[in-house]
Amino acid sequence: MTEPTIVALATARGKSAIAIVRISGPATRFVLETVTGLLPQPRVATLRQLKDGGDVIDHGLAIWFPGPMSYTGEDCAEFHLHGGAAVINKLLTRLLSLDGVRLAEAGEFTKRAVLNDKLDLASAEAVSDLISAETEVQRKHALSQLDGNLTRACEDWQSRLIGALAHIESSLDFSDEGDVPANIAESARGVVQAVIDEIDGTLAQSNYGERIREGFRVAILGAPNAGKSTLINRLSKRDIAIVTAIAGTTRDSLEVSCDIDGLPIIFIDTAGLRDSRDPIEQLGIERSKAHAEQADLILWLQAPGTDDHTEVNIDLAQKPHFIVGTKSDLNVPYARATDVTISAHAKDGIDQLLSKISHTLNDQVSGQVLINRQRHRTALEQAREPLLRALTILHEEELFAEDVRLAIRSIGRIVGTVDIDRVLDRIFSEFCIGK
Ligand SMILES: Nc1nc2c(ncn2[C@@H]2O[C@H](COP(=O)(O)OP(=O)(O)OP(=O)(O)O)[C@@H](O)[C@H]2O)c(=O)[nH]1
Ligand SMILES: [Mg+2]
Repeated sequence: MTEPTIVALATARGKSAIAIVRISGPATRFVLETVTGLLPQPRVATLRQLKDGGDVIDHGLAIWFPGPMSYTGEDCAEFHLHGGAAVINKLLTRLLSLDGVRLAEAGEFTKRAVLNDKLDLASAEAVSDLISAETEVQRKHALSQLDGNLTRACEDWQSRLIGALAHIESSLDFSDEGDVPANIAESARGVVQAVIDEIDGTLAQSNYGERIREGFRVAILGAPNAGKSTLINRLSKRDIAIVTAIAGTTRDSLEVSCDIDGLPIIFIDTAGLRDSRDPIEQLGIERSKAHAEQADLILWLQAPGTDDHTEVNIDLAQKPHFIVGTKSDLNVPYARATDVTISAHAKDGIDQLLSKISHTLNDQVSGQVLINRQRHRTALEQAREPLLRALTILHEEELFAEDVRLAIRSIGRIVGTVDIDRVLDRIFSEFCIGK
């Protein structure tokens, strides 16, 4: 059975100057000939009338990408047409009426690229990240993965481990006792240890990588009336949280995503911490504590003059945190030492606070961040374990070889050289239709 030919609008819906409709699969050539008359020259944008029988749908560009030199590896084409709903719908309806053509599922173009060895899995994930990137750091990170930095690191680890394996195995052929000579064992140990160290370094950065994708969580905590909601309104430049002079105004937590110096940051406004008998407020306070636990950074807001309600305490020492003195416009001293002071009303100190936040989060990383998904982390952890074991059994050639092979396979999962079918669907469900 031949693969169905898939078609999708590759640009966002809505009124726009240009829309791009993409098509991939064995019927592409027939579709192009049917809709544009003559097959355009490969990879040359060609102005054509796009037709539905005798009816002209639009004037647009048609580009023909014969496989395998195409995004998916199959025959592909693009139609660049005017970006109005009626034009797009008419062309899509026309294309879908042709034999063997159906609408693409989310991520299906990229899935086909992977299946046709045009992209490895890590690079395919990077395509999805690049499309979702909203900040500069996210863009850079996704592009570095698309450029193959993670793939190259995995291939390098794999090839060094395969080298160590081959070395140990071949040495046995020349040894009388069936023992691995000491110098060979030592060099294999060196390789395995070096790979473990590099994997450890990569794992240490994994939290940062995942946060780059998902956003760093910065929880705004403090006693009621400390000025938490006023601060989140100032940061988001919107009136999203209710502010009143009544202590205990905020009950539910509220999240806002911001781009701070290119870092994606999720600020969380929380219910003020105090010993309350109000059951709704109590629930809110429980949520505040949960946010404190999950946060990458805590901003503890301290209003001037007052002491904290110490009866509900958060162990700040466990987490990176700043004590932020609020309402500095009042010129009243604080009951405890502050790291930074702000006035959300007078817009004082906000820039200093933001630059402190971005410095602190950036300081969490040293060296290159390679991995950014739980999937990558699990694979590396699963590679690390047999490698550690292999170090202890260097002289038992078969066991050593088995463990090193296990590690090579686990690393391969990141780029998709094993277990490919199982992970494919999960990865591509994150994509949008038309990519
Ligand atoms: N003078 C001054 N007043 C402020 C400032 N920021 C907040 N306030 C006032 O402090 C009071 C409490 O502000 P909120 O932002 O509601 O405080 P909160 O920490 O969210 O309080 P809860 O939701 O009750 O926990 C309001 O009357 C604000 O107008 C500031 O920078 N200067
Ligand atoms: Mg509030």
